[in-house]
Amino acid sequence: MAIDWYMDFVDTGYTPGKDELVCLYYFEPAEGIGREEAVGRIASESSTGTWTTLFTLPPRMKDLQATAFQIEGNFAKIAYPLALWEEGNAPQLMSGIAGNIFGMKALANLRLIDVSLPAEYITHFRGPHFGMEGIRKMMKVHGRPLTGAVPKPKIGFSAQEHAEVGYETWMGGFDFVKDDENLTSTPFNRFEDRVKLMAKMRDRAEKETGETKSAFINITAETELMKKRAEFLADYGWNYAMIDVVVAGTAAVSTLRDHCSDLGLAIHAHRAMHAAFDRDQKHGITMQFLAKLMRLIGVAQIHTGTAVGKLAGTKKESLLLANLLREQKTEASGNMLLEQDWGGIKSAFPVSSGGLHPGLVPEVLDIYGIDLVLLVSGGIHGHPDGTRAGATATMQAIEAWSEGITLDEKAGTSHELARALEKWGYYRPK
Ligand code: CAP
Ligand code: MG
Repeated sequence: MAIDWYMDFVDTGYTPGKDELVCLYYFEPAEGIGREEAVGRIASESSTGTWTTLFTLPPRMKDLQATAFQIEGNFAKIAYPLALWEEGNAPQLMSGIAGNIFGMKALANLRLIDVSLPAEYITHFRGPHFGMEGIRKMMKVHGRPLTGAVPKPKIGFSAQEHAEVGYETWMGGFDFVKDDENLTSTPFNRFEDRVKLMAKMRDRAEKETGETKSAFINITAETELMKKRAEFLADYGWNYAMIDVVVAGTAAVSTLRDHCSDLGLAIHAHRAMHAAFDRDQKHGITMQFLAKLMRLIGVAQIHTGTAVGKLAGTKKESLLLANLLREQKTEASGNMLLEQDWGGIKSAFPVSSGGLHPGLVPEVLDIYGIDLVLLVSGGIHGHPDGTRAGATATMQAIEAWSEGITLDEKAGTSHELARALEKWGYYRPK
């Protein structure tokens, strides 16, 4: 008598229906486990199965079983019937395709690479409130990347000092001032004080420059408190809220997406903690999956790396992430991405940040083009002539790239850029 039924979940002759959800996994069977059995176990544990055959199994269960239909080396594709998935419930999706299976002894490693979501599934999600075009209209910025900076040191300023650094950043030509991922409301910099003082400085900078200025102020906290903080932001004329989406959790981001949308707030998604599960190429969950999920839920923008800065990530990955956020139809790309038709889901901006300074701006723009939120933080506050000069130098580097001239050529007529190149040149932080 068979004690398990994993092979019932494998059919390499199967063609998924267009309404099925398809996942691409990287897998390594444990010692003594065959490939097909390993993939059968993934399909079983992530859908209707368990470790043993059962006393009774209603015939209709067959219609809910996942089917592993393609196994090539260490890569497998598994199709999931739509009926398995609750409409609009992102956390439940993760519990299915990114849940127990990571802990199975039958696998030495497992990585969820991507999921292709059928139209019938994504129709239950609202996606971004504004889309890239809506953000550009709101900020009155066209023809160049949007720019921003985090006050540095990343935490420690009083709300007043934070707002003063923000003013200098805006006066140097940047559109945004971003809170850092670990700044929320501390004894030395309470959220409410920062919101009020930053609003005052924003109004001053807008009056003096004639430009639209904004900020990604971090509301990360318990969900009800995040809702209150979003309302407080709206009361002070802000049009963005920032959430550390991984630590806040998919359920909370889903709640805040609708609340922020009602308040006219775009969501800046910081991805702090993502490298705990997406950095290992053999085990965990990719940034592609996280970025796709966050666009589906409806953030306006999410960090996607620099490739040339201080944090891990390759050029190919950054471009792949940018495209899955910006395009309405994403093409499949090797064993890194499945095709995706986004239907009515609006676009989202990739955000490039981390170890950047004016000398690296052309390389980043070569990867992303202008549909990007470019964050240069240490790279302006470390400028020899201060924050405002650093922001100006960065804007000059963007201009050089758009004009198709080198930074050295541009520096001839751009003092702040020349001074940035004197200090950092084209240095790549480790
Ligand atoms: C960058 C940053 C961002 C990282 C996040 C930091 O500051 O504020 O959090 O960019 O990484 O705290 O390091 P610097 P990623 O510009 O001074 O490095 O964008 O890869 O999610
Ligand atoms: Mg940071």
